[in-house]
Amino acid sequence: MATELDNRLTVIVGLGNTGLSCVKYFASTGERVKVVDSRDEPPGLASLIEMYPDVECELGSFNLETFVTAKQLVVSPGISIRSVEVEAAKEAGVAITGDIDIFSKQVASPIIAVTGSNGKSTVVAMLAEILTKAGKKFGLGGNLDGDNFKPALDLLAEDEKDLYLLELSSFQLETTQNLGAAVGTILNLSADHMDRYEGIDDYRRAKQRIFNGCKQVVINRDDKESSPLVESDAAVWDFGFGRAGLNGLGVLEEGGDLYLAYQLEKIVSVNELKVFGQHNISNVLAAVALSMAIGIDMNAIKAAITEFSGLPHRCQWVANIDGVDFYNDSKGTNVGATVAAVEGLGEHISGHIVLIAGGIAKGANFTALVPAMNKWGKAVILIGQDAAEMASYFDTEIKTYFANNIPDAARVALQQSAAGDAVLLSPACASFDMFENFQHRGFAFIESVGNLQ
Ligand code: UMA
Ligand code: ADP
Repeated sequence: MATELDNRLTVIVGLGNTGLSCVKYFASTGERVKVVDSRDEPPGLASLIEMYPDVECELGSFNLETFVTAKQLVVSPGISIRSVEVEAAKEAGVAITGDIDIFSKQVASPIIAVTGSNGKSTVVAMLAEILTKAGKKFGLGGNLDGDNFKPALDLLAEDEKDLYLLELSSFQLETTQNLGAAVGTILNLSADHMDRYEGIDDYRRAKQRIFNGCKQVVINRDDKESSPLVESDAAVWDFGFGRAGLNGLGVLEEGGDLYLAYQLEKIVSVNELKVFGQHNISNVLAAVALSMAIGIDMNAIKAAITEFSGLPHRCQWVANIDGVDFYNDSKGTNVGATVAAVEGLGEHISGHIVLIAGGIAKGANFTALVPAMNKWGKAVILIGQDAAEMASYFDTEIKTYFANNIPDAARVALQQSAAGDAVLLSPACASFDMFENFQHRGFAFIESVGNLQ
């Protein structure tokens, strides 16, 4: 009996970095694909035309028919699975997947998976240093930026690795069914991307998908939101401040000094770390727990964590002008990140913080920033689209100024500072109203500070 031929196409939704990596992957498997993007000129278009001129492409507003008649949709992280077209396809029985879902089905080597609202890139970068010191052959991919950036599916074009280290966003997890990580963690959870989710419960549900099929989980004792909501027989490691228990990483005090410790065994003194702030101690502990879970030698761990000096645009020291230190925390794109940066820096300096913040609020509530600034700050300079909305949160304890751009903000911030104070760019907002991305915003700040000298 003749079987009916399935002429339906795999439809790749989005032609950014992920979409292009999906096209490359399916070209290697021989699958027939079509690409759609709601943008008229998506960033991957030039490469698509050059490398895959025969691949059909629909640009501009989405065509519902394409979605509902697809064999499967491979949805990029920038497009919500709640969008009308994806919902309609799901309703019509079309399978919905994403790049991480496909990746996890293809690789045999263990996956280390890291998500969380903040600290993902820092923990992943530190883990990469640890794995390098341990001599592991590993692939690094997912929601990274900068030099480390590689969409996960591009890793499949390389030699098979001992391990895969993935930074995962809630957007990528939405389309991932059963990741099956060797070890996975939600570092912490605080509101972000509230313009994309129905609320914190919805966002939490997306993050929790990292634990599907996970063999070992690493939880943060200081953030109950980091624990799996569904019981499983996965082995549990934990990290946090205070004394650690079994399979736990913690902080011990001895002779007035603080030490990172596994159970009661000291690893290194906190003074030996090059990164500062409680949030970064938490990040180091998480990286140690994840490494121990996959059996990495303690000497490699110690060497890497004491050498790691942090990533650019994350509480990065820029310059000292007249006794005032300038820090670039442009990657502080949500309230939790900026609170952590203010508290971490506040403890680290003798004076007060002048904060430069603002941009696209993404539906955030800035209330948590107020006590942190009342404790550690003296002024806030606001920029960008949602500056006025942010200003409405601060009471009279903190002086509030508006600036039109980063150079003005840096200039006003210096005027408001005295020797011993620090100027901190940590916007608590996305950058796309004024900049291409957070790196562009960070570099604009570095340049402006340079011009003040
Ligand atoms: N877009 C459209 N129409 C489309 C497709 C996308 O308007 O049809 C818009 C999206 O709304 C979004 C932008 O285009 O604003 C980019 O979306 P994309 O899915 O094409 O993004 P990629 O270039 O594939 O990059 C994505 C991640 N970006 C996002 O999730 C927005 C990158 O993380 C990641 O490095 C890359 O996949 C590879 O895995 C960046 C990021 O900003 C660093 N992530 C967010 C964050 O960290 O807060 C989640
Ligand atoms: P992500 O990749 O999750 O965005 P990053 O490591 O790039 O995280 O850090 C982004 C910002 O979040 C930093 O600039 C800092 O302000 C803040 N941050 C870093 N680690 C933590 C943490 N563990 N808890 C809260 N905030 C953090």
